[in-house]
Amino acid sequence: MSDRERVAVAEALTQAHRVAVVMHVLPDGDTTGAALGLAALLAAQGKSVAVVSPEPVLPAFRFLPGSADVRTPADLPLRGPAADVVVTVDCGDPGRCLGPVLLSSLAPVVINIDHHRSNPRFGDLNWVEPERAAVGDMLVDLSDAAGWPLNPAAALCLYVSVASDTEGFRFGSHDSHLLELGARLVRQGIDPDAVSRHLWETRPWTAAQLEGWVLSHLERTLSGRVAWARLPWEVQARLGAQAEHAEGLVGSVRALEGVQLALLFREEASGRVKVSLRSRPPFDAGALAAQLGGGGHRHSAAAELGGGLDQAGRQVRDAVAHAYGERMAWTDLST
Ligand SMILES: [Mn+2]
Repeated sequence: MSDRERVAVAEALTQAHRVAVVMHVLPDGDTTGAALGLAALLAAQGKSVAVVSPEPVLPAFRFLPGSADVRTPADLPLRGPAADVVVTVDCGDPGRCLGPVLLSSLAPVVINIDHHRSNPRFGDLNWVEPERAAVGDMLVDLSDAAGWPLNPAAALCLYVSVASDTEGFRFGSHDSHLLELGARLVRQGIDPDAVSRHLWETRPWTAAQLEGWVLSHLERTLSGRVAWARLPWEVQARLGAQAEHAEGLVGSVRALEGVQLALLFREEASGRVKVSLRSRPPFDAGALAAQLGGGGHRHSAAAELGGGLDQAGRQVRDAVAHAYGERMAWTDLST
């Protein structure tokens, strides 16, 4: 099935002359690297390519080739003729990448390349492989299927895509495939050491302060298998933190010994609560997030709940108790 989907996407892109590539909101390394990598592959084939992102490229990824040319919705409609096809990458939900109306306004054909299990297959052409570690990994297969040679610019972007979603080739693989893929990209002339510094040693001061707060407010169930932190809006406001500063914080919760389900509750100014989930078996972050109206992968998922930290907390507590018999109880955050 996925072979046929990949070939259909390769054929559609081979025939297209003008391609728009769209990233998702809160653009992470996978969507950014995948979008810029695909753009570099297509540009090398003589196609005219525009990369569009709902939000500006994060400073951490501005070393990537093509990042300075990424447009935001403020630049739309794109000057000149509309594209022949628009491609979303790493986008499990069209609402996260401009929305269906704006997407369809960019081109008559929407191609959806993704690895989220919850992807509703919103494109005219869909290539969705939930078991893949990163969209960058899929795009290397796409370049092989289409007969497009890799080039150093594309390799750097695709390496960043895979390194980001696997947190440095640490997760998402049960065999040698990703390491061989990494080696292949490195042979294009990229410097993995430099990429690591860009990805993991350029942390904003505010992000570290936020993590400090989170680590001193960890909570867990009696068994220690479920651990979480609740991050009130007023703490973020006091530290001057933006949503991007909380990226990856849930990983610090997951890294604790014995933790099989890690949760971060991040309250927004509106009172809505973003819940990030990370898990290892027998816990299933994706299934839990789906019950809460969100989605994602088995090991990594997210949901957004209303009603402030208290109500969101109760909703998650009940879902966790029901599915796993683990009892989450809170301490008073003001202490
Ligand atoms: Mn991804």
